[in-house]
Amino acid sequence: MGYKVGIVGATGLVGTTFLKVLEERDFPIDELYLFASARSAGKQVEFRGKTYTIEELTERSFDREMDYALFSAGGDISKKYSPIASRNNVVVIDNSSAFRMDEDVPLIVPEVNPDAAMKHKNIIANPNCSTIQAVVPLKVLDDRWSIKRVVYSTYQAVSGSGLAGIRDLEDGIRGEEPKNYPHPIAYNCLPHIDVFMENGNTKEEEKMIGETRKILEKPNLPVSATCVRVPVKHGHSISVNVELEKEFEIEEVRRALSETPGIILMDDPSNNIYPMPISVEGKDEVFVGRVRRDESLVSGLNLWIVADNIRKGAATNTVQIAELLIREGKN
Ligand code: 2RA
Repeated sequence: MGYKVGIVGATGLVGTTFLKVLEERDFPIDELYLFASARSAGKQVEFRGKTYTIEELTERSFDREMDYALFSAGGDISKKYSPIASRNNVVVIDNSSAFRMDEDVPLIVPEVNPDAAMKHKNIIANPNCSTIQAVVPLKVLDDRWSIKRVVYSTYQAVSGSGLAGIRDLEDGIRGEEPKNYPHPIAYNCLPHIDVFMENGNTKEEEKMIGETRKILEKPNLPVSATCVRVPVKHGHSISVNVELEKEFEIEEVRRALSETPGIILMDDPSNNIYPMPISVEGKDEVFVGRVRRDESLVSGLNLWIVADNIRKGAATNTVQIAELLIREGKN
C-alpha cells in the first residue's frame, strides 16, 4: 500500500533532498504532489523515473486526498498552510521552527522520543538540525547516567542557510561581498546564526536550549549554547560538554554509543580517526568522536558530534518520522 505525499518547498535544498531520501529509502508512495512559489510553478522534476510538475502552493492545495505533507519553506509558509493541511486531515511534518515549542505539537527525533510522536494532532515538528544531531547521543547518556548539564559549541555549515549560504561562501572565496550574512564567511567564522535575543543569545542558541529540554523531556535541564557559522559547505559539528549525575567508565560510554542504531562511533585519535564534515556528507547517521572524560568535573564528558545537516538534520529525520507513524499505524 502506498501513500499520497505532498512536499512544500520542493525546489529548496531540503525539499530536493526529501525526494532523494524518499527514493533511496523506497518510501511507499502512490501519489506525489510538489508545491513551491509561483516563481517555480510549472517546473518539472523527475522522481522514480516519472516526471512531476511543480504546483504553486495555494490555500486549495490540500483539497485533495493526501496522507503526509513534508514542509520546508520557512516559518511564514508553515504558519499559514500547515493548519489548512491539518484541517484537511493531512499529517504535516514541518521543518520550520513555527510550531516546535507549541505544547500540542510533538518535536520528534525517532531514535530519541518516538512515543511522543503518537500524540500528534496532524502537525509534527522536525527539530533544528543542530539539535537533532546532539540529542541522539545525549539520549544514550541520559538513559544510563542521567544528564545534569549540557554546554554546546557548534560549528555550523553554510548550507544551514540554504542555497543562499552556499552562494555567500562560494562568492566570498572569489572576494565578493556576502548577500546573506552580515560579514564575509569565507576564511572567517561568524558567532551569529539567526537574530540576537534580549538575553544576548541568538535565536539559534535559544532553539538548541529549548528544543533539547523538550525532546529529552527535561524542562529544567541547564543548557548553554554558542552557535557559530563556519566556512564549511555541508555538515554541522558540535563540541558537547556533558555533566552527568552518575559515575561512568569511559569504555562503557563508548560501548553504549557504538551499540546505538543511528550512531557511528569514530573515535581513534591515535590514528587521526574522528568525525569531520567531509566524512559525513550524504550520510544519515550521527557521527561521534573525541569521547573523553572532562577531568574538571566529578562526572563529566566531552564529545565531538558531526552529521549532515541537510540529511539527518532535516530531510532524513522528517522521512524517518513518517516511517515511524506508518510502523505504529498513526498516520
Ligand atoms: C542553520 N540551523 O544552520 C539553522 C537553520 N537550518 O542556519
